[in-house]
Amino acid sequence: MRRAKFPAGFIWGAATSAYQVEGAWQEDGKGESIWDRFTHSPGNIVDGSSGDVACDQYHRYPEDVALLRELGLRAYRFSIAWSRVVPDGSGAVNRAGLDYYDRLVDELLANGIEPFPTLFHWDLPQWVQDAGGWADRSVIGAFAAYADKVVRRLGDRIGTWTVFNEPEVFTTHGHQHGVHAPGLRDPGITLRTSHVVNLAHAEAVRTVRAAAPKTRIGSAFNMDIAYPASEGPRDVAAAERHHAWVNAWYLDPLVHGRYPLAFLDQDAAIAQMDIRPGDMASLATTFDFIALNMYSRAIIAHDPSEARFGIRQLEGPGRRNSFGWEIWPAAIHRLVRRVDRDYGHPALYITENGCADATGPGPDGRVHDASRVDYLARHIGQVARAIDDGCDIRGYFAWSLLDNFEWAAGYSQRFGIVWVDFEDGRRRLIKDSGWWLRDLVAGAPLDYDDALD
Ligand code: IFM
Repeated sequence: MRRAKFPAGFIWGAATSAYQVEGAWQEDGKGESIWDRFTHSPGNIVDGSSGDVACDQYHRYPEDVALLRELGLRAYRFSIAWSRVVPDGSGAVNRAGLDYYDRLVDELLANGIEPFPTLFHWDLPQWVQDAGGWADRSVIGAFAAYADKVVRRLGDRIGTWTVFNEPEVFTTHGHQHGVHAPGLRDPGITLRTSHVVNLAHAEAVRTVRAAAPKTRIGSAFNMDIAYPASEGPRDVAAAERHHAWVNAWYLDPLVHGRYPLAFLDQDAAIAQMDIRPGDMASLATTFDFIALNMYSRAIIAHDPSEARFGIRQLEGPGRRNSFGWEIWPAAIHRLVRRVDRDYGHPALYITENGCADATGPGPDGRVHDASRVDYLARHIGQVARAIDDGCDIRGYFAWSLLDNFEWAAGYSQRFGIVWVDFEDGRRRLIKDSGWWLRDLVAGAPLDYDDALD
């Protein structure tokens, strides 16, 4: 075991996203988003719920900022709802929508907390979807125009912009699996969409850089590090294909200018993507940092019966969170080492990491979420191990500050380090995990296992 050390200036924060916490889905001129439409269509969300009210952060943000302060956290990662800022296809800016984020940013700064905004965390305006959404190239200009408006309004107070949250998830879950908005199930569209998403990403990075030249710009990528099921070359190659499709497909084109080898028949896949002359050159961009969202790992075996990727995902032996995701702390260390190696020792943030666990208030009125404390301690320990190995990790954000609307799982899964009582006025209560994090940030010792694999 070794004692964890974090560099001076390391940023400790907590994260949320607009649709998951804000509520106020129709207030102050906000337009409809694809998540409003999706949740209002029966059968899409396990408990039939929506983010109409969610945690009501739109009205209660001063209370949430006070919670961050009480927890000693130095940064808040939140996202901006595009449909609040540009509610309809006229493209006109809704001043009241931007005013909300203005107030939130000022409240954070007044409390000594760094705002860490994300420009897109899945809640596409419905008017953009009606024009073809992420599958249609018109989204590239629309997203850049929105980004420009936001950055010009808030940019004087923002040091770090995150453009996308998890492009792989909103592309694949929304267009291939149909479990997220807009609910499509079409692998062909998914591939084409992935290319448009990448083009829009690069264009938005250029736009943000032009609007705020001194700001640091990055994006948050979901990453599911792949462990080959065996040392055999076929399993190792299958794990690499999984890595390519889930972890690198939205990063390599921007950083390395090429799509990684993800498909058994890569040429056939590429042919479906409508890559036009000049596209690959226009993907090239520069990030000031890469942000990683990590929860679990994937154990991957070769399976020729799966025609596209030739991959089968196996169950691992680790403990599960309430969502059924395997808990494997060494995976975050392995992931960071891989990203450090493959992308030239970049500045990194862990922008999401956390544990679904339903524990609520006990008879003593406190939330003893011991399994989340254990999860955080082990994962943060492995982050410290990667720092000791020389990786340039600048900050860690717990997902999530609050229990919130967990997409297709509604309110059935809780990730918060703060309990939200959705039955009783959305009362907030700091959980044991929140107090544990506060103590760690204040300097409490943490040891990590440097032999985990
Ligand atoms: O709640 C989500 C978040 O919106 C994106 N990353 C994963 C989290 C947990 O599922």
